[in-house]
Amino acid sequence: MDNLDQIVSEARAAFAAISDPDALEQAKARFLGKSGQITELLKGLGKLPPEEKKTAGAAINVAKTAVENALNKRREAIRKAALEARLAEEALDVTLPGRAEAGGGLHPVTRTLERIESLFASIGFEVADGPEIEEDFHNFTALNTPEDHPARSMHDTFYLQNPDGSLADKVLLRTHTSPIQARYMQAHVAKYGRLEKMPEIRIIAPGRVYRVDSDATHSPMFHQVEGLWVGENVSFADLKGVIADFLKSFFETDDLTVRFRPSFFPFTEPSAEIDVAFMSGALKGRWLEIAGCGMVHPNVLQIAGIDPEKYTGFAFGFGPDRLTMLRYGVNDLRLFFEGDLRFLRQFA
Ligand code: 2U9
Repeated sequence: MDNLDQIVSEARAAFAAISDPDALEQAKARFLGKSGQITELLKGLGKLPPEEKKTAGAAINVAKTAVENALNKRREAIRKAALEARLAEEALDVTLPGRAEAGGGLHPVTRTLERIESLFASIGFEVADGPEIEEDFHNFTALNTPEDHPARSMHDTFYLQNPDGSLADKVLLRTHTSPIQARYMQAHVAKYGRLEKMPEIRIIAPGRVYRVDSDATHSPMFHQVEGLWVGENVSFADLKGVIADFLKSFFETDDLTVRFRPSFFPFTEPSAEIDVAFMSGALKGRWLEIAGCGMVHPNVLQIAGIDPEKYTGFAFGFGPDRLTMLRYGVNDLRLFFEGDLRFLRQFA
C-alpha cells in the first residue's frame, strides 16, 4: 500500500506543477486513464486471492478518490486563476470621469434660416429647394433679366468651365435663390395648370448663392431667403402685412417701423426696398435696408406658364446673413465663414 501513497503524492505533485488545462487533462490520463496507474491496479484486483480483494479494492478506491479530488481542486484553481487574469486585464476604473461628447452647435446663420422657415411655415409657406449649379435660363431668362443685364457679366457671376477650360454652355453658380421659385412655378403649372382654379403657390426658398464679390460686407458665397405667393387677388397690401408681421416676429419686438421705398428689380413690378427702424435698443432710430420685394413681373408669370391676367403674386428677398448680424450684433460678415470656433461657439 506504500505504492498507493506514492501514486497519490506523485499525482498531487504532477497536478500542482501544471497550470495549463490541457496539460492537466493529459496528466490525469497517467493516473486515471484507460491504462493509468490506478486503473491498472484496479484491473489487477482479479488476480488477488478473494480474502485480499476487499481490502485491496477499498484501498485503491481511497487512493483513486484522493487523486480525483486533487485533480478537481487543481482544475478549479486553474479556472479561477484564468478568470482572475482576465478580470485584471480587462479592469475598468469606473471612477474615472467619462469622455464627454464634443457638443456640436448650429451655425448662427443656420439658426436664422430655421427661424425664418418656421415663422413662414406658421402662415402656410412651404420650403422649396433647388440646385446651386444652375442654368442661365432658370437663373436669368425665366426671371425677366435681359441678355445685356450687368448681372450676367463675368464680373458678377461665377460661370462654370468644361474640363478643357472652355466655358460650359451657360452653366453658373446661382446668383440668387429665385431660380428655385422659377422651377417651382413651372412644376406647379405642370401639375395643376389644366385645372380651372390653380392652387396657390406659397413658398420660401432659402439657400446659398454666389457672386463675384468680397469685402467686409460681401462674401463670394452668402445666403438668401426669398419668398413667393401667387394666387388670385394677391396684392401689395398682402405683401406689406406679411413682411411687417415677419419682421416683428423675427426681431421679437413690436417696437419697429417698416418702410417700403420704390426700387427696381427685373423680376418684380412695382418693386421696393424694405427698410426697418427700431424705436428702441442699440440700433434705435436708424433706417436699415433689410430686404427687397415687389409684385411678380407679368413676364415672369408668363414664362412659367401662369396667366398674369388671372393670377398675381408678390415676391421678396432677404439676406439672412445680414439679419443674423443685426439680431446678434455682429459687425463683420466674414466671421460667419471663417470657421473660427471661438466665434461660432458663442451661438451654440
Ligand atoms: C420669382 C419672382 C420674383 C425675389 C426678390 C428681391 C426682391 C431682393 C435681395 C434681398 C437681399 C437680394 O440677397 S439680397 O441682396 N432680394 O431684393 N428678391 S424680389 O423676386 C422673385 C423671385 C422669384 C419667380
